[in-house]
Amino acid sequence: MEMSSKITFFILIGMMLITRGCGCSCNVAFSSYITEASANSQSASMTDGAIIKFDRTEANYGAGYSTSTGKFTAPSSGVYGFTWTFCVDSRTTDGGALNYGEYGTELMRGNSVIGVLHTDTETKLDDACTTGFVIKYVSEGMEVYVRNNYAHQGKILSKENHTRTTFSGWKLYQ
Ligand SMILES: [Ca+2]
Repeated sequence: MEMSSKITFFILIGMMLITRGCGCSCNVAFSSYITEASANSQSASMTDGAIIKFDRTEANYGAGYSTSTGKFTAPSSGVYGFTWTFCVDSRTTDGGALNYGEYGTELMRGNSVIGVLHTDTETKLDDACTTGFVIKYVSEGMEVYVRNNYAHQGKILSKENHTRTTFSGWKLYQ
């Protein structure tokens, strides 16, 4: 093979690798939380299976997270870390002495449950928070999000200057 042909060959190989995404770290990281107004409205209209929408971001590097859908979409395949902290308000009941804030939440990758939390308070003026953390491989284009599952009573607790209910994630490596 002539030198010029070799150079052309290696340039083509290089372009193929770049096109396939090799060498692209595609770093991405986000931190989101629920505003008080959204916490109140989502609490009032919550149904089983509803996707929790964390409507404000503290960071959204790589724009992988959407505040309108509540979903993170992986821009590239790799190993990711996700954490969510869910808090319930102990000042509002859904009727009955023990029906203060109670929410079950699941961390989803596509249609698969990859994490579960149960957050519950039974006592007035005693707020409760739970935190989940999951490391999981996520393929390019897959969605990761938090949804309500079997239980919900009272209100989600999330206030700008008090306690935030949050959802965060970031890519660890390819
Ligand atoms: Ca309760």
